[in-house]
Amino acid sequence: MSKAYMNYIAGEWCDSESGKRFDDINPADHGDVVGSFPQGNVQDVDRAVAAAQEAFDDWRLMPALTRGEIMKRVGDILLARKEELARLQTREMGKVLVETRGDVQEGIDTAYFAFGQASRLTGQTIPSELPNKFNMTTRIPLGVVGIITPWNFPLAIPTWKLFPALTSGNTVVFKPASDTPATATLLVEVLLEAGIPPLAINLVHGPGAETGKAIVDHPHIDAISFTGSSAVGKVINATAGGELKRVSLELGGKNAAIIMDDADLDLALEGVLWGAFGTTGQRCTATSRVIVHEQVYDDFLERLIEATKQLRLGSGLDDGVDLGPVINDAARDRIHQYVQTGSQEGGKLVLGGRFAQGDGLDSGSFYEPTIFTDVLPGMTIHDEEIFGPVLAVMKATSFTEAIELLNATDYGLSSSIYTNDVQAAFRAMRDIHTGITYVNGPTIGAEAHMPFGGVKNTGNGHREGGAAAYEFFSEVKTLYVDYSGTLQRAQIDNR
Ligand code: UN1
Repeated sequence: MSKAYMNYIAGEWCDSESGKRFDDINPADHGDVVGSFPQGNVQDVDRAVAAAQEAFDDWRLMPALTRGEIMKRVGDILLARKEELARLQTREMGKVLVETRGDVQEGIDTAYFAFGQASRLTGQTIPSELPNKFNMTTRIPLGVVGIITPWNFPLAIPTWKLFPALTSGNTVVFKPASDTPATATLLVEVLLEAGIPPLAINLVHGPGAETGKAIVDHPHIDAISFTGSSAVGKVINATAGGELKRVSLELGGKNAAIIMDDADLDLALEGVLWGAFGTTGQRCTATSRVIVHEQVYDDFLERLIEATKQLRLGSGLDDGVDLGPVINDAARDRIHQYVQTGSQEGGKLVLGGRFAQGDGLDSGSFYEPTIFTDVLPGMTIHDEEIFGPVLAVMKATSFTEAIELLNATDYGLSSSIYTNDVQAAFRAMRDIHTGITYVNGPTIGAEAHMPFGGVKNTGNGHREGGAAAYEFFSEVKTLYVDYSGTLQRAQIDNR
């Protein structure tokens, strides 16, 4: 019997009013059911929103520093339970233990950042145009925030949203991805144990098309924070944005690394391997294209193929494994479809391109690390986000062409350039059109206290991470205090 998990609504662990349940399956071993989860519906979301509304006044009126102290305890508990959370996460999501430990660490860092940030929810004082009048701004919470998160960072991404939302004084309805609901449930347990008031955090499990949609459509949800595909993000933006809700979207990527002819090729190789195949390519920051200067192209490609062959696939819980499974069979089929399209459209498959089988891999959703050459803008595998272990290697004849190729995409999350030429590095930082650029580092590995987000189809201009996240989860309020004792008309009405 697998464990029966619950929703958390209005201060109680409860089943869904739908009466339906779904299973959470280990992607490395389909016979291992992590648990069964209630499938939330519109009624559940209604109750969750009502509870969050009820909790809002007490929570917003609690001193921000007291809310921050709760975040400190959240960090402490996550730290104490790090290994347990990492193992559960690997079991339900598949990525290797070193990576799930890193994912939990990102949550710990985000909690401790929130602790500090609570004392820095500052406004400004600004001189008045009139005598005996004091002007200032403060930040106020938004109200009830809907938080919808993906499965690739089952703990870290929820913390990026939940912690600044709560620390800023909002209450929350949280819907985690259906592929990773167990880690999310544990996170809510941790928040409650640390002292978040029971009605301030509500957890509703279920699929995006039903549960997520109910949150996005709800008239009393004041803001939505979503990480996922650009296609879903556009729908959310149209619906919630149409109701003038504040919407923060972190969407797809088609990130590239440039390898210049003067680059340290050993360093570049390590960075590309980690960027492309870490998390089995399932990061929105994953390196899915590498643009290599023609002078070093043959050498780099040969070394890349050899090194990729050495990567070991297996259960993320086992020592010495580099790549876990992809999230489920549907994802594996979709990745394989991209690979076939890639070959049909003229890409040259030089490694992988198959389901990985044998050696204990048959009961999971494993896909071989895959490399294409001869990929050009306009091909499907160049233009679309694959979200799997598939890397396109491209050739550039110059720095200018490399930058043009890097920018030849509708996405703009992360990017990287390997070079030892300071001029090339600074030109790249200026001319690459992405939200994040690394010099001599891989496209993945954002730090939790830095702004995170992208341009073009990657998002709608907001940033997560660090202090920037707090701007989204609060609004500016402008305050005037007139202590002249007379009616002072503003200058516009005076002249
Ligand atoms: C994501 O894949 O949605 O920068 C986020 C990184 C991670 C976050 C990735 N810290 O690779």
